[in-house]
Amino acid sequence: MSYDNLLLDRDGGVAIVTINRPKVLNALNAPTLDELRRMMLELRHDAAVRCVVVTGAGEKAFIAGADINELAVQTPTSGKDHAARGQHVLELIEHLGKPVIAAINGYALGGGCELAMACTLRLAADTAKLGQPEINLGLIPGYAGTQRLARLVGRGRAMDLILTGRQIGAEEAWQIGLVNRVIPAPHLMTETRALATQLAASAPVALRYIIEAVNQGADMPFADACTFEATLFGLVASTDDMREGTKAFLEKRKARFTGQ
Ligand code: CO8
Repeated sequence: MSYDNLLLDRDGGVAIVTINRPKVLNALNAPTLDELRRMMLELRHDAAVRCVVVTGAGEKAFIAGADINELAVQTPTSGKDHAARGQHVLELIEHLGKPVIAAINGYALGGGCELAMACTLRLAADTAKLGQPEINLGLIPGYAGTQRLARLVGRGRAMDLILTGRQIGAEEAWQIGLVNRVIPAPHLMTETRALATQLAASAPVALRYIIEAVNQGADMPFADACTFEATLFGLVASTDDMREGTKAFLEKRKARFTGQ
């Protein structure tokens, strides 16, 4: 498949997707969102891909939000459709069935911060800036930012960030739990690749069920979530990788996971 606004780099079981519109700080317009949808479907169905990384082209931005040229001319109907399309793409990312790491190499604002929050893990360059500045445009977040931000960092902090629209640095984002790690900018991609390679070598079915248990369980009553976890635990017990992992431990050797 061909993509005008995305780059794809494959390295073993790791796929690195780069949003490639650096002239507009990788803002997400409708064609880019559609390409991301197609790309994520392609990567989801490709069993050789065990971990996905999303990053932005250039030194300055991860994604500076939805493309404001499109927002400026939206109507109530097109605005609703646009928000729903974006939410759908982010759901695809969140439920890809394999880990997706956001390598936040600069501005992650509005839709960019929302996309990063849909990823499984977020690594930020120490130069990154994150925020939900929609209020400054007379807007509200529309790619589920009001929901994911509140779930990630708590309602009070989400209210502060969304109501004020202020940008925060990577360090503050780490302190409030918005990003998992802060990395000196020149090392961001090396460290991201190292983490992605580690995850790509892990047991894929177990990874998938961990992500499902944490994400879906968070929206369930505690007792139901525990039952869900126990069911997934039982399913994992049927895999060759579970037998290999436990056997390798007992034989004091490194496990070789096949994804079966
Ligand atoms: N959309 C379109 N173009 C953009 C965007 C954007 N989001 N961000 C930057 N650009 C463009 C600029 O217009 C500029 O273009 P040009 O060179 O032609 O003038 C170029 O990128 C470089 O940007 P700046 O010159 O502004 O660079 P600075 O270093 O001075 O500033 C900032 C960087 C602070 C990131 C600044 O560009 C900025 O504030 N950008 C907008 C950030 C923003 O408000 N993002 C949120 C958008 S709203 C959103 O994401 C809602 C998501 C949900 C939508 C739901 C569907 C309806």
